[in-house]
Amino acid sequence: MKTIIRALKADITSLSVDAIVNAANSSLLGGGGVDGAIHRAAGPELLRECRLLGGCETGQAKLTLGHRLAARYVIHTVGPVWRGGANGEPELLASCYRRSIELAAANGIATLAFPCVSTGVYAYPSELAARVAVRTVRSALDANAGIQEVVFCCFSSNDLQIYEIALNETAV
Ligand code: AR6
Repeated sequence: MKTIIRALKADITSLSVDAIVNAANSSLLGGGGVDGAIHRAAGPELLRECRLLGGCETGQAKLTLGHRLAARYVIHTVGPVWRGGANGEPELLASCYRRSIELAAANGIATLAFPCVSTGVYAYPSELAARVAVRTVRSALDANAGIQEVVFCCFSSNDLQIYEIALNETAV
């Protein structure tokens, strides 16, 4: 069965999917942006669980429960800080999406939502990031069966438009 891939505009903490992805920092101990929103909505049990994980390297991903969220799990990934684009940023961002898909598949997660990783505080240009995200998710899904739906959860209308273009551009 072909996986549904779509973009929508929403607060990711409101989504009833099996797992939401968090754009975290390497401490995994919370922060601003989507990370702060996820920790607020999941409650203090999430921070308690994150403390046991020993952080996470850029480009990698770790799984926790969703606690008070509708989502059963949170996949925490650490995107690269944009430093002009010639410092491995595209490869590291692709790795965030690929590792998250692999972790989801390994844990029987069928529906998964991503925020626009690295495009807020970490300043990765949105159009470039969307192309990396869409391309990487499509190819990672080929190798990871069982995922039924991937949602690109955009927080702004502008990001939604960018994703709709990226999804059309790379459509097979
Ligand atoms: N739902 C969906 N998307 C959101 C939400 C939300 N509730 N809130 C913000 N966004 P950012 P980064 C979007 O800065 O660039 C944190 O402090 C936002 O509009 O959250 O990867 C971490 O602890 C943007 O499109 O993440 C790290 O230190 C996207 O989420 C650092 O920021 C990502 O923006 C990570 O920076």
